[in-house]
Amino acid sequence: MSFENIILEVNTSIATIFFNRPKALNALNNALFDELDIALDQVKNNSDIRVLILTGTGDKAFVAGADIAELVKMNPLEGKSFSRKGQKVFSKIEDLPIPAIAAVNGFALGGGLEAALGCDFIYASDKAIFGLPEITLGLIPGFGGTQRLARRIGETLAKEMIFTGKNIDAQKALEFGIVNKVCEPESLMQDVLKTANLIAARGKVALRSAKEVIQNGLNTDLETGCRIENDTFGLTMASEDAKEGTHAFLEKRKPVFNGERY
Ligand code: CO8
Repeated sequence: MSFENIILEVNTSIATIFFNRPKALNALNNALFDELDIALDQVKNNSDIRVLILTGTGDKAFVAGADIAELVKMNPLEGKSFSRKGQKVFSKIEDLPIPAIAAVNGFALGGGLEAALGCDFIYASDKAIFGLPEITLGLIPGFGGTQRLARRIGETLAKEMIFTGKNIDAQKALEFGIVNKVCEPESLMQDVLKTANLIAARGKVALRSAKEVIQNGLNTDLETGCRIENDTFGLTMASEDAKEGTHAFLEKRKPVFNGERY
């Protein structure tokens, strides 16, 4: 299926989804969410794909938020349902069985930052700008931002960003722990691909297990988290990848993971 508001590119084990409404700074409308939902299913169902990258087309924006022109025409119930739709799609990114990396190439505001926070981690261009400016529109973040930002950087920093609506630059985002790495704009995709390829060479079962355990454990207390880790450790150890990885070490050779799924 061809998309109008996004682009899905698959290059063997790496898939890249581009937000593609550059004239509106890649703002998120209903049609875009529908396409993203379908693209994420395609990525999930393609067992060759090991890593997903999310980025924006154009040189200005990752995503400048929800489409305000569309939002302004919604009644409160339609707004609530749009908010739920966005929450579900970004949770789908978080729930993918493979790692997702956001390559933030410009503005990541409102829904844009919320999309990036659905990814496992973020690399950013030094020109990137982050923020949840919904308060300046008389709104609050509605695509999971109040929850994910507070979990990612802590309650007080998240409250300051959400209450003031002030944007921060990439360096500050690095300091806050929103971003893992700040890159030259020209090398952003190269840097992201380097990390993506490193991850793609790891065992798929172990990657999925690690992602699930971290995600599920963060939503619970330490002891329960450790039990989740313990159960999943056993399951992971039963995989062909675990046999291959441990035998390859002892045989002093590089492992070749076959990417089986459980
Ligand atoms: N929605 C729609 N169009 C947009 C958006 C947006 N979020 N952002 C930019 N555009 C459009 C502009 O209208 C403009 O279009 P045109 O050329 O037709 O006039 C074009 O993109 C270029 O934008 P600017 O001319 O404004 O570019 P600047 O470089 O001057 O400014 C900014 C760039 C600072 C990013 C500025 O565009 C801006 O402030 N944008 C809005 C940022 C914002 O407030 N985002 C939050 C939106 S609300 C949100 O995300 C809520 C999520 C939860 C919703 C819950 C569901 C109900």
